[in-house]
Amino acid sequence: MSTTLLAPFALSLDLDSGALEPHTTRIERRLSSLGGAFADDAAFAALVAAGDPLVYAVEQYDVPEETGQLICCTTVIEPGTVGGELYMTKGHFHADRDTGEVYVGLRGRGCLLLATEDGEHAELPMERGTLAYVPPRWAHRTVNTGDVPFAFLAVYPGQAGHDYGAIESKGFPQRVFGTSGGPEVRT
Ligand code: PAN
Ligand code: ZN
Repeated sequence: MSTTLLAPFALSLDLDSGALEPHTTRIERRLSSLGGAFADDAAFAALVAAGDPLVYAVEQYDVPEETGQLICCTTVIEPGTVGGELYMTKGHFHADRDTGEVYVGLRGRGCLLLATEDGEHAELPMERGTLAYVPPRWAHRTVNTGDVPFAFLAVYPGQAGHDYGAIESKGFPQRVFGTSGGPEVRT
């Protein structure tokens, strides 16, 4: 099968906010869509009941999800905590485990959590200008470790796909908490 011949395009990426214009998809993840992700179930339920805050949004200009294409999108994670645990993305493996990804930090501060199926793990601090490489076979999740929205650009192969199931059932080996001394990664 040959790759779809697309017309070239250029988008406007706001390097200060992460806004991508135009975009064809915007996914907003409110806290209720992150059930089981945070350790403190009572704090989670209370925050959902109190208004179900927005945790993060992803903006993307869609291209076909096929080999050879590159998907470009931005993620903006709000600042906040659930029982002291910092706001984060759901986290996933790529369904096609043989695909990596590049993240570029734009705004705020974050931590990229990585884990393999064998339980190896790594943590990469990110800020504006950080280029982080997610190698194939590593699950990845980002955490906002600062006081303002944490924004980053992601570029990954069109055929990658997202496998959320393994993370929903097993979680990551690391959790990141906000403390008076700053963010603390606990394993
Ligand atoms: C990113 C993520 C994005 C949202 O574009 O999809 O940050 O995180 P979740 O997909 O875990 O909710 C990426 O890694 N794409 O492959
Ligand atoms: Zn990914």
